[in-house]
Amino acid sequence: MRVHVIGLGGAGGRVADRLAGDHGDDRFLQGINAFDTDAAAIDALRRIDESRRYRFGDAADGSGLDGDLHAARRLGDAHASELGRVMDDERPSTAEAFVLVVGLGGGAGAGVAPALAEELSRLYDAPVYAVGLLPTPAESSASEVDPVRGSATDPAEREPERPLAEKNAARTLDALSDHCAALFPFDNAEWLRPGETLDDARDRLNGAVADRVAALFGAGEAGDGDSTPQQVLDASDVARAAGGDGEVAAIGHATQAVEAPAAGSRFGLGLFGSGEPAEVDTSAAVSAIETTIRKATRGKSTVEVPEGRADRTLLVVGGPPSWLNRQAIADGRRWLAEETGSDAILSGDAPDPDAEAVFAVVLRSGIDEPARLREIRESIA
Ligand SMILES: Nc1nc2c(ncn2[C@@H]2O[C@H](COP(=O)(O)OP(=O)(O)OP(=O)(O)O)[C@@H](O)[C@H]2O)c(=O)[nH]1
Ligand SMILES: [Mg+2]
Repeated sequence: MRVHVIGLGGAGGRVADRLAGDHGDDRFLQGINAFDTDAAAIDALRRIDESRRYRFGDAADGSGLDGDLHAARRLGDAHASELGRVMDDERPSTAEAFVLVVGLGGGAGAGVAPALAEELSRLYDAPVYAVGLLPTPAESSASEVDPVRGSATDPAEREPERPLAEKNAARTLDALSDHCAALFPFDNAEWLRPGETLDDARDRLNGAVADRVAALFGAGEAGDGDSTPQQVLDASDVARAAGGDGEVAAIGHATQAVEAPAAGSRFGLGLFGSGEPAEVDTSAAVSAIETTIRKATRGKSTVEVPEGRADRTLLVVGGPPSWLNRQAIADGRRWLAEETGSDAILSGDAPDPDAEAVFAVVLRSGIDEPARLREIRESIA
């Protein structure tokens, strides 16, 4: 499906930049923009073309808003339609979805996201999804103990980085759920390694976010037309699975490298005509598919899925066509129905003759509230 990705604020801009770098030539990425009040943050982006980056809100004097959500909301309301117009030369009317990416604990991005979601919903029929990066607990709490010295730190060093991060996130999640079809939280803390800070890890985390966004929205757009999926996945399948009412959704993703089944490479030259792919060992294909579906489901997801349960689930399995064993995919689908308790499992396949891995994407929507989201919500209760 064709999506228009909009990175808002520092974090959103960096994730969008990563998408442009890793997937800029992919067909699913029809449009991309980065919007921030902070001129330096916009300048620091590398992969998004300059014409797609835009600093808004002169009232902020070219700076970030330092977590001031109140000021940021005002700017968002004042500038949302201007931002909508900035997107115009990328033909947003033909996008099949809009994907806002935003760090929920900040000022500029979190403040403008709800107004922009509302504006895009007003202008276009396509659903607006929000990928919201959740603040880590450490950002808004002063750490008592220095992790290196093991003693109490100097009070000046204990200042939390973004004291309002959780409260901003709670308010922004609330507002976004009113204006977005579905919310995809990404739990930064879950993805940190022991002892690592968000600053240390952000490139890796942004890569993980970009991969998942690309895997979900890019599934079915990879092939170049000469490999037809048996079950075509389109934008309305994703929309049905994600929901339309601001539901919380999680993306699981796993890949397993497989031997490229180039004709002739394993079974001797000339045995197979150019149109005929070499055979893949059935048990190897079955096992690759089973493993990736399980890993995408039970492995680390963008956000915790309590009990694995979901109202609706979408499964996409992709890879070289000869590895996409029908029976294994059908079995995986049955397993997933059991695992999630979803009555509706939508599924599609994404054959890609050039792929060197089998992959699975599992989208679960209408999940029970993850513990981290409850903590964030309760910060303003
Ligand atoms: N995954 C990820 N999360 C980030 C990154 N940078 C910041 N965050 C998270 O996003 C939140 C918001 O940070 P920013 O995006 O820098 O904030 P902003 O929208 O620019 O807002 P102001 O600078 O306050 O105007 C932080 O509280 C972090 O939790 C990043 O590069 N990657
Ligand atoms: Mg900023």
